Amino acid sequence: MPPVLGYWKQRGLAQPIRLLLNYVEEEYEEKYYESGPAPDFSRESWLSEKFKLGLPFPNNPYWIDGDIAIVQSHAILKHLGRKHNLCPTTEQEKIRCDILEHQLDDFVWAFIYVCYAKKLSNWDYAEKRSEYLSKLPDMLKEYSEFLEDRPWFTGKNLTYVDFLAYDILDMHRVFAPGCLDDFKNLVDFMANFEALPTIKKYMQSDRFLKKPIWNKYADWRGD
Ligand SMILES: N[C@@H](CCC(=O)N[C@@H](CS)C(=O)NCC(=O)O)C(=O)O
Repeated sequence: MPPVLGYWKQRGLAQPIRLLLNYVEEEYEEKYYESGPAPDFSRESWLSEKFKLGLPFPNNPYWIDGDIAIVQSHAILKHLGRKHNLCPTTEQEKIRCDILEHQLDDFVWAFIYVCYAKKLSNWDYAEKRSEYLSKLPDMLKEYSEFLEDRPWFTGKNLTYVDFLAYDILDMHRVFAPGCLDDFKNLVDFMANFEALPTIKKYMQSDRFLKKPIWNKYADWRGD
């Protein structure tokens, strides 16, 4: 039985994992869950299985591969990174990788709180969006300065954090078109990532889930 990646039928937190799996061409099955229609957006498709899968801290995305059962998107990504030699090797690279991984987690959650403004915090989406957009150039500038002239975020080799970085930056290209344009090294990073032959092949295949980015009950889901 091939391993299974379970998650909502959206990019969300699973997309960097999907990108990595397809980059290394590991065979796996996608188990998609779909929430119901408005106004209830039932999560029953997931909840009916959540506690029956043998997962620690049951959640999604999850990865089940024989007797390996993993939750937490970063734990899955790092497991796959170790398995496929997509980890930093020198201490300097490890430090950069750790910094970036946690920075990107802060970034994605700040974005999630805007995209699900009403649902998560009863915030006004338009207000939060415009506040967020006013801060975005400074946030992106920090990523650009961190990358400098390296081909990949930890150095000369592609590592699992590049999959996280690519996807969050790409989500922002959809959310705020043109937002990367002032940062040539980020634009080059995106182009270099998309030019990786197996990534290119995946993105052209019908397995590639380009949208929606978030669930049906988000204020902004990128579709
Ligand atoms: N920190 C976790 C967050 C997981 C999470 O919040 N999953 C959401 C979808 S993005 C969910 O619907 N989980 C199912 C649940 O809470 O039962 C991760 O990175 O995997």
